[in-house]
Amino acid sequence: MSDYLSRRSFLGGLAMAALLPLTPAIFLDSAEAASVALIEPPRIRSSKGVLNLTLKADETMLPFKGSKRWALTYNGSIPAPTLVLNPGDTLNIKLANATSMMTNLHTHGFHVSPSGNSDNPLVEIMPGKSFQYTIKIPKNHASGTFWYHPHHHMFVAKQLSAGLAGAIIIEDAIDKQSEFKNSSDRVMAFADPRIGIDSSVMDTYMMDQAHGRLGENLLINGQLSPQIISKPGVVERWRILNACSSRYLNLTVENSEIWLIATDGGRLSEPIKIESIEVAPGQRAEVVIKPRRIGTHRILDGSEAVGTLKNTKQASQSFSPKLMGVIPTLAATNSRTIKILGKGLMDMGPGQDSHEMLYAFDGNKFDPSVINQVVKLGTTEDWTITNESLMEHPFHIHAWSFLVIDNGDGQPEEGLRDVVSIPPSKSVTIRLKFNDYKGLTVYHCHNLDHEDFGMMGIVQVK
Ligand SMILES: [Cu+2]
Repeated sequence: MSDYLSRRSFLGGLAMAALLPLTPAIFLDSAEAASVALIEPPRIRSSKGVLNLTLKADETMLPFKGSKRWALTYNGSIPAPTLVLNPGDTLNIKLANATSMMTNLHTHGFHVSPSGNSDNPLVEIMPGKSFQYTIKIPKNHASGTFWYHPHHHMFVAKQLSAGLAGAIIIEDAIDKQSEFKNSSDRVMAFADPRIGIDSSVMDTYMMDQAHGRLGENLLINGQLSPQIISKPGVVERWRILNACSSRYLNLTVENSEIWLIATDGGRLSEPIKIESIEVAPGQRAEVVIKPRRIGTHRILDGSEAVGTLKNTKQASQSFSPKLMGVIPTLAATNSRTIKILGKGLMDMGPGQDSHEMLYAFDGNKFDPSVINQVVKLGTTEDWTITNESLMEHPFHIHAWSFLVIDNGDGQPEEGLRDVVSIPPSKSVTIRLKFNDYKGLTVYHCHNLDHEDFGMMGIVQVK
């Protein structure tokens, strides 16, 4: 992934090799010496049912590789503070926009009102202005890992990849059982910002609109190749957030068991042992990592090392938490189909006009004055998203999480999701219960350059 890192590790290895017999341990040691400990974003907790917070979105110079890089931050940190709340709490956020662009705020994955000054993606906050959000989290809200990021159409990919993102944790009684109470509960936000010294890192190129922008480095909590040092004798619980604008993650940890315990919309009914952690843009995965032996184990995205996990003592605790995830049993009373149509560069033959390049739902570019889907409050619907383009697209809808009842290969998937990837030439069916809230909200591609270019629609629940 990083030329700098692999070169540095390689040179470190060479220097050591002159003195020591060549064993793999040399490379582990040099990688370890080069690592910095993973820094967790600060956690801000609700008190007596309320969390009051001011978030200032502003330009910031951050330390990076011994120099500085330009970023957008909430309150000066990447990731932004982690907000910790309980079901039934109220989240009051005053968002102060000190950037030079319009912005707003989305509480991604929350089942809350999409209207007024709640999780309303159509709010516009001008540069220099503030907006007061009040988000009432229902008493029966799932616990899990959610996140917040800007959602102003045409600026989302720029602002998110520049750094505007933070995690939200909803906790409940199950988080207090011993397996979890003793674990290392970490937020790990993966992002691939473009690196530069000014706002030109946000520039959008034609290839970005076609494929989605990619940064040079995959960072964890804003850090390049950090090291996680395990607390002796306890398991690692990682709340993984894919905050990349378009990059899909496929994570593994060497020499370790991986147990999936929660997806986007909350806990599974029981832990599932998995071989790798696949996280589409916008998705979350809560996992428990148990190294099989003591040592320094690389964290890999595909074949690229993006960090290390060091453990000095095996986890002694048995791991058999009761998760009791809520998986609703529903029957759909209505169904509809949404087609992903369009042309990216990949789809076009020679000689075609690149300005035709556009992915869109049902061929319609986003128009804030057009309602694309009307749904009756309280109904359960099956939505089949058919991908007739040549590229994979992560489909996301606000305010309601869903079950994947057909992942494109005729198989259901575990857990509740709010993002599901639609492979090319496949149809994926999701089941949504449109309960509790009337109003307008959006569904869109979470490859955010696609969204900014118009791959979004409005759903009205009434
Ligand atoms: Cu897309």
